Amino acid sequence: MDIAGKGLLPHVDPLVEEIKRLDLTENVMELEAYGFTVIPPAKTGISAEWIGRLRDAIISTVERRGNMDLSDWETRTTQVPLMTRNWELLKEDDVFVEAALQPAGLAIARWLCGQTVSMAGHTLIAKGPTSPENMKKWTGGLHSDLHGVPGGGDICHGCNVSILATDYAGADDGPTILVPGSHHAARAPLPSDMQSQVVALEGEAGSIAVWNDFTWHGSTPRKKPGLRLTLVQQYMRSYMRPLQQWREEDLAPGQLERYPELRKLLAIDHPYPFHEEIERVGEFSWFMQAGTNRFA
Ligand SMILES: O=C(O)CCC(=O)C(=O)O
Ligand SMILES: [Fe+2]
Repeated sequence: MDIAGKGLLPHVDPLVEEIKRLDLTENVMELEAYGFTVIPPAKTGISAEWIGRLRDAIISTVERRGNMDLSDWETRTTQVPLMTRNWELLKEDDVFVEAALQPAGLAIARWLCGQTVSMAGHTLIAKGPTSPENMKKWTGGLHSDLHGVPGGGDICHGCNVSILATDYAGADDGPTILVPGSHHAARAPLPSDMQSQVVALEGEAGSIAVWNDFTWHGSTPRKKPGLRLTLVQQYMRSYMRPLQQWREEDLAPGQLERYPELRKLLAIDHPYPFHEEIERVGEFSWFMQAGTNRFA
């Protein structure tokens, strides 16, 4: 029976039809069951030529912004110096715009976050071999990507749509690791969750990995030479935006000194939204705490 064809639910019918048309039904099922899925190139339709353009754009962006030479990216034996200016890539190359609009990724983002989904941000990963000295910076502990959203319910508020620009063939690639089913907890992980059973993400270049932002994940050290390259894209429900961004300039002179609680209440130090020059990564933890419990 073609239920979508009856056209009675205009919010969901077009999504059902698009998911079927793109052969993404199995991926939708995995997202529901496990909280993540990998859409292979045969389904994304991403060609070797296009993924080559994405790789070139990622590498040249890092080279230009980080003032470094990555011509040895396939064989490099040392880590890439960590940059904070990894965000706001659209202006660097049209391939980043094409990635944001990639039909399979967008169809899944719309399925998870509704037709009014917006792109909340994107960044790149260029990860080289991980030495003991840079282990802490380059291997992410388990976290959820939905910072500050108190748990509960089964609404997907946001999702990560990552385009793999190099192969994730095994643990030595330094891949993302995820905890299957953890999205059902619908909260950020607590210290007691850090020993959860994880699986390493697998997929060839041109695949799109998608996870519910509640899915707990991290990454492992890279043991192979060369760089692992990824374009990370965050999509969110439209309500995940402040009505107004308060700044100190929106207050009268002296108000902040007289009412110091305003700084917290108006979220003046909130890390979001940030510009590409983000320098305050270390200040995120208070905000991420808000995602562990609705009273936090
Ligand atoms: O794959 C990784 O290195 C982890 C990436 C991550 O945490 C993310 O994209 O949200
Ligand atoms: Fe993450």
